[in-house]
Parts: sequence; structure tokens; C-alpha cells
Amino acid sequence: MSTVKGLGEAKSYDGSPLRIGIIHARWNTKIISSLLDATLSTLKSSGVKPENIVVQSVPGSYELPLAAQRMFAASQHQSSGLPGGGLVSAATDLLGGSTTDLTKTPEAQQGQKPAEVEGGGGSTEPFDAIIAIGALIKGGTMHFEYISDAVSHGLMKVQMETGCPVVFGLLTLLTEEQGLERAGLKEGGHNHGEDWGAAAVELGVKRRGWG
Ligand code: DLZ
Repeated sequence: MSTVKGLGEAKSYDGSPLRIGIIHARWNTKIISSLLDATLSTLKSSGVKPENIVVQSVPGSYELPLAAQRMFAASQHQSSGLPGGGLVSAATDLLGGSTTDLTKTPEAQQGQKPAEVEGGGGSTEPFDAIIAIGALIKGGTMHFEYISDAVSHGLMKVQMETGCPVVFGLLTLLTEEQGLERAGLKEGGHNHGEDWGAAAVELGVKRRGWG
């Protein structure tokens, strides 16, 4: 069945010069893991080098805006050689993050997990785009509404203040079922991670042109 929803005809962009950061929440792991896998696959099939992809995690979606902001700031410090370049790792440690929990991509399973900012042998330029991934599932209280609102505004604020595109990879779900569909884990579903990877490459390339 044809649909009007979605990205439309996608132009392909060359991601080979780009450095991309991914920050993901660990709540609702099954959904997140699948979204992350699809995001990584799309980045790589668009030419982004694995050593130029940095993956970090935080406990829940509420932590995504601060982590995205700190990751970008740390990559800027690293690029300019200022003290604090190591903050990409350090900031995430402070936030309770980890680089290993959910990076169980095929590459990760073969011992080639995406590089951390330091020691990955990749670019030391500031990130061209950051992808923030989370899955919020509505419960019986107002918790979902408050967090969805705060994270949406927080991520918008980060991209407007830093000038670094922040891809909105936050699923705001009324049911777990909706999450499985949008993570490509149900028959007929579509994995939104593919769109987020493609958006990051397009925005990263365009952002370089915008200066
Ligand atoms: C506490 C909480 C709840 C109930 N649900 C979710 C969720 O569905 N998705 C998600 O990403 N995080 C959830 N969290 C955790 C919060 O985002 C946050 O990590 C904690 O409140 C600590 O700040």
C-alpha cells in the first residue's frame, strides 16, 4: 500500500568526511538496540567510517539533552587541542553512561565496536551531527508527558545553541507495540533508525556547506 508518510525520495549524500556522535538511552533496551543497529548500518552504508562514529549511552531519555550538549562541547575541545577533549568520555561516565551496553551490532560482536572518541584512531574534528536515541513508553502517570516535552525542547535547544544538527531519535510511544513496529521488530514495521542515520548524513554534509 502506498503512503504519503516518510522521507520521500532520498538523495544520497557522501558521509565519508563526516564525524557522527550517537547518544542513546538504555531504557527499553530491545527497542533501542534495534534502532541503534539500523542507525549504524545506514551511517556506514552512506560512507561514514566506523572509526568516525562515536557511541555513548545514558540511563534514560531524560539524560539525552545534557549528554548531547556535553558530547559536542568535548569534541570541540578535542578538535582545538584544549584541555577537556577527554570530556566526551568523562562527561558520559559522570552521567552513568557506557560505550558497550548496547553496541551489539554485528561489528561489535566481531570485536569491532564503534570507536570511542579517544583511542579510536578516527577524526578529531567536532561532530558534524549528533543522533539522540530514546524510547519513551506511556505509563499510568504524567511522567511520559513531562519527559517527552523536556527532551524534545532540550534537544532542540542543544542544536540551536551549538549549531550542530541533533537528529531527533526519540520515539514517544503510547504502547510497547508501537515501539516494536518503529524499531522494525514487527511484521510490516519500519526501523526509524534508518531514517535517523540518513538524516544525520544529509544534515552533516549540508551543515558543512552552511559554514
Ligand atoms: C523513569 C523512566 C521511566 C518510567 N520510563 C522511561 C522510558 O520509558 N524511557 C526512557 O528512556 N526512560 C525512562 N525513564 C528514565 C528517565 O528517562 C530518567 O533516566 C530517570 O528519570 C533519571 O533521570
